[in-house]
Amino acid sequence: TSSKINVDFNKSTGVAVLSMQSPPVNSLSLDFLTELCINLEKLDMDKACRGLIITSSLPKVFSAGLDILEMYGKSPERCGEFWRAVQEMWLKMYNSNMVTIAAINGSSPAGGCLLSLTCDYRIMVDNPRYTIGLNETLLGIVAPFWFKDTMLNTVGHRHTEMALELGLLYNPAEALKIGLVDQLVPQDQLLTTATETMTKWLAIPDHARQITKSMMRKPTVDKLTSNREADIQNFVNFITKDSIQKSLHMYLEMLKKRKA
Ligand code: CO8
Repeated sequence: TSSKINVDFNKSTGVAVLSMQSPPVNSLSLDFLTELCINLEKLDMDKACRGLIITSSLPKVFSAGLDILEMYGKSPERCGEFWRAVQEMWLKMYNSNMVTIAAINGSSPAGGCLLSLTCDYRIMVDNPRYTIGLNETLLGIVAPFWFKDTMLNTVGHRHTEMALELGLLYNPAEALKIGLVDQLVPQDQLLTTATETMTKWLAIPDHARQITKSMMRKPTVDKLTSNREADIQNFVNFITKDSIQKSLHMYLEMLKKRKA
C-alpha cells in the first residue's frame, strides 16, 4: 500500500481490492505506473491472492489514462522510460494469473480504458455522464498496436476500427451494447457485484482457468514482448515530433478552457 494506490487484501477470500487514489483524475504518470506495477507484482507472487478487483477511490473518474504531461515537453530518454512503464503495466495486467475484474466507477478514456480492457471482466456504473473508450485520435495521437489488439480481442474488428478511427468515447449503455464492458450496475452495487462475480470465477480450478487465459492471450502478449525496444523507439520518435507536441499542446489547452 502506498500513496497513489491502496490495496486491501482479504486473506479469507483470497481477493484484493486495489483502489487508485491519485487526484484529480488518476492519470497514469511514471510514478503512478511504477507503484501500480510494484503492487501487482507483490499480489501476483502471493499464492494466497487469487483475485484482483481494480477500482477508483475518486468520485467521477476511474482513470483519465496516460498522464499527458509525461508526453509533453519531455526528453526522449524520459519518454522512453515512461513508455517502458506503460508496457510493463499492460504486460503484468494482461498476463496476470489472478482473476482480474475492473469495477469502473467513473470515466475511463484511453489508457484508463486500456487498463480495464486488460481485466477478465468489466463492470461499469450506469451513469450516462461516464464515458469509456480509446479516444487517442482526438488528441492527434495513435493507439499503439497492442492497445488496438486488446480492444480487438474484446469487441471484434468492426467496432475496434470505428472506435479507434473516430476516437469514440461510449456512455455505459453503448459500451455494454458493443461488449466493451460486460455489465452495468448502480453505483451502490458496484463492489458487491464485483465480489459476487469474483466468487463465480474463483469457483473454477485456478490451473485450468490460468492455462485457458494464457492460451487466449499469449499471441497478443508475445507480439509486444518480442518487439518491446522497437515499440519504445517508435513511441519516442512519434511523440517527440513537433507536430505531435503541437497537437498535445492544443488538447491540453482545450481541457483547461472546457473547465473555465
Ligand atoms: N493527463 C494529465 N492531466 C490530465 C489528464 C491526463 N490524461 N486528464 C485530465 N487532466 C487534468 C486536467 O487538465 C485538469 O488539470 P487542471 O486542474 O490543472 O486544469 C485536471 O486534470 C482535472 O481535469 P478535469 O477538470 O477535466 O476533470 P473532470 O472531472 O471534469 O473530467 C476527465 C475528468 C473526463 C477524465 C477529463 O479530465 C478528460 O477527459 N481528460 C482527458 C483524458 C484523455 O483524453 N486522456 C488521454 C490520454 S492519452 C492515453 O492514455 C494513451 C496515449 C497513447 C499514446 C500513443 C502515442 C504513440
